[in-house]
Amino acid sequence: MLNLQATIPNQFIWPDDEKPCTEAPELDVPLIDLQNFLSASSSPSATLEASRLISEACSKHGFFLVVNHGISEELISDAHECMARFYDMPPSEKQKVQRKPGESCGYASSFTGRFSTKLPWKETLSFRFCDDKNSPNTVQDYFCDALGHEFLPLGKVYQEYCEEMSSLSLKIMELLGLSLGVSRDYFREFFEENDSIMRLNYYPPCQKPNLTLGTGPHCDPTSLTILHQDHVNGLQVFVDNQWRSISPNPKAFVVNIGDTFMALSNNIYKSCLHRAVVNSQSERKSLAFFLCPKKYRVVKPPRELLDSNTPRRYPDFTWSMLLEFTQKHYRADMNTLQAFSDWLTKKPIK
Ligand SMILES: O=C(O)CCC(=O)C(=O)O
Repeated sequence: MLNLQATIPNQFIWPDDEKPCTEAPELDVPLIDLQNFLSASSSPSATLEASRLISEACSKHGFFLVVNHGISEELISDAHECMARFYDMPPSEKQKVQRKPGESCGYASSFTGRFSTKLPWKETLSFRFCDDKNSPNTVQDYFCDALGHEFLPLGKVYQEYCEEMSSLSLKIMELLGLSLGVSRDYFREFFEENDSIMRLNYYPPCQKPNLTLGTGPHCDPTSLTILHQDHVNGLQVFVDNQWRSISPNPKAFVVNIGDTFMALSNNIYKSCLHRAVVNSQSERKSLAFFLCPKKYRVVKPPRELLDSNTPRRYPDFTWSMLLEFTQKHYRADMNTLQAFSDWLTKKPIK
């Protein structure tokens, strides 16, 4: 419905200092080729080079691209296609999986959120993925239970997509561990049995793209995001006081560090402010997998990253606490982690 409006409702108009800029130069992000690292006979020098590039990018802004990641083009294209099928449905069908207040899963359009200003020009469908052998089909079951058995094929596509994203994120965790001088297994093991979130973002065309935003500026509170953008530009990252674009590359995933990993790295790696802009010509779609630890695992940096000159930057917390904070108390922005940390010091971990 949004894209048919020649003028846009006031709730979608962002304040002048947050309105999108027309020119956003391309951000310099390294392209990490994972082919060698993922092969059985990976060479130490290729691994070293990949972890060096990752370290450089994550210390600065936390964004990098991965190619030759081992995820089939067919699966990625199916995931985009299924998204189109979902968003093409009438509103009454999509509302069967309406997100409830205070929850992070379900369908949300701007009119259903808890905010009434600075609304994002988009629709989203979010669902939970659990890397848990005891409940192996969380995604597939969600589609069938919430939307009906005819959604089994969609559920199967996203089940497989999330399983692949989870495996890829654990491989990236190995590289992050190596790049921080922690053992290769440390973060991989930390995120085993992850309790993650998958989000399908749909941005309709907008007749006034210079007044609004598809996704407002925020840092991801989660640990690691793996994003696939369709062929339409929109993702921007705030680096060196300037908004910069990351143009779509169909063969690449955009990976970024989230607040939880920033805390795990004791602030060495950055969780950076980003947003999505919209345009008047084309709709845009993106697939975002947000890696999160098991809900009650305590988030604290490994010993190797601390010494007497480098004290802890954040208190112990669990993902469940940070999630609750962003759902009930605070709209995620560039200061979420610090605000959460201040809030926590008044509320000890149970
Ligand atoms: O669609 C995009 O490019 C960015 C999406 C995003 O930042 C999010 O879903 O948190």
